[in-house]
Amino acid sequence: MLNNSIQKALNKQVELEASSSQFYLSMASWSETNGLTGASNFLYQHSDEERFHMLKLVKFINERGGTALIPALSQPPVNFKGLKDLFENLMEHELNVTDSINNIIDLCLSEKDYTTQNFMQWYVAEQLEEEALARTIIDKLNMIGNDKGGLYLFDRDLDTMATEMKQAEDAK
Ligand code: OFO
Repeated sequence: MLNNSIQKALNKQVELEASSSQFYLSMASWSETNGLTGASNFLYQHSDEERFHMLKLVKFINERGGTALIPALSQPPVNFKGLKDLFENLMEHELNVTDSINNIIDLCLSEKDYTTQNFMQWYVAEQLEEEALARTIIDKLNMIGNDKGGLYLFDRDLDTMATEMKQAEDAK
């Protein structure tokens, strides 16, 4: 059975994952309307993954005898200065998500809820991957700078990455 403070923290995480999904959906839409097809496919895929992260928490809370709360969400930003600005926003958001996950782990340890602590390890591993990926993308965008040809090719790379991410998710 979940205690109240853990349930509250997990429901807050549900909201954060849901807001990640909406934020990346907004980024996907912006990319699509700015001719960045690869980036938009990548971000639509990323948005779906965040929804899955949210669902996994919803089910865990309910299975442990708690009540998952489905949150209302505020509108995410709709405009970005460019792809680099967009991925910097994504990185900053992911760092906040990682902090929040670490806080839940701390709480689990202080409340001696080792089941939830064990469950949250999946999110720890996922954050490691997501942060590394965002960092790689920002490094590449820094290298490309204002080179339009480089950006065009990188957008195609993001398209390939989106397909690979989808295949990896489907195989899970
Ligand atoms: Fe759910 O990993 Fe990103 O936010």
